[in-house]
Amino acid sequence: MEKVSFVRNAPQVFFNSAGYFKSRYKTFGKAVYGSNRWVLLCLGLLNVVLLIVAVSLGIKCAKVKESSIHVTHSSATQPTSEYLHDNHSNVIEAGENLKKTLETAIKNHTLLKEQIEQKKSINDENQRQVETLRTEKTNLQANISALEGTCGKCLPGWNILNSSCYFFSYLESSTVKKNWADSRADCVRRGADLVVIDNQEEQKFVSDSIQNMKTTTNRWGNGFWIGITDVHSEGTWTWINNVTMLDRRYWMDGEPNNRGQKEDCGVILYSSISPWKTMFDGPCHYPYHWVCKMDSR
Ligand SMILES: [Ca+2]
Ligand SMILES: [Ca+2]
Repeated sequence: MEKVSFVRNAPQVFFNSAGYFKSRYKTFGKAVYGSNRWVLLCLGLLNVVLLIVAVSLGIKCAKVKESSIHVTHSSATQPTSEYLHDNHSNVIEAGENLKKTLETAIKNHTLLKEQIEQKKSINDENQRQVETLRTEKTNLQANISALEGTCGKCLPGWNILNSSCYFFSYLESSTVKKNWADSRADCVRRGADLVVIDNQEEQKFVSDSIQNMKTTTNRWGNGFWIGITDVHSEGTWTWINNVTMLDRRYWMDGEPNNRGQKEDCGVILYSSISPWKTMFDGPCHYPYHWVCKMDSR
């Protein structure tokens, strides 16, 4: 049997090998009863102390656990919060940078657009000036050609074709019209005579020249007297140079028709259809413009 003493020189408690309590009361009888009371009292106090210590330790552990949880929670959430805060700041900064970049791009775009508009305006103005200069050049070239062609060859106001000069009375006065005889007399006073058309080139030249010399919407009223008549022999059309026209090459379709038995003088007008068929016969007393012709100098 192993002996364990809890109090020195005090009544002792023994345990046998089976673990059963065996007090010295049974061993020594009544002589040791008072000593056991002190032992039990001490054990009770010891239990109270242990209980107090246990309660204190429990409270302490609870506080430590709570603190640990708090620390754990803080240590777990703080980095995440800081990370989110940093990320948020980075996003805002990136947004600001993008906004500045966009504003710069918009300013550059606006500036570029203004520069393009200015260049386009300058280009348009240059183009207009080029067109104006081109028109002036064309007019000057036409004037030069006219001066070179008529200079010293035709009287002022007369047009030239090959070696002949032509006077269109409309260019002198768009309102003055005369009958065939007076028209011829005017040509003679100018040192010329009513035009005699000798070939197709001349026919086209005279017909095309009067294209814009119009005084009425009635095409028959815009004719010009020419130097051909059948007044001496009805149906025999003879130029004033005594050359008889044997074919009908320059007459309009259906002309000459001597309508009312009174049409004995030749008239020419402009035709957009054909420059080769522009002549008709009309009453010699009708007022028309006229075309004179003379040789160039
Ligand atoms: Ca006739
Ligand atoms: Ca006729």
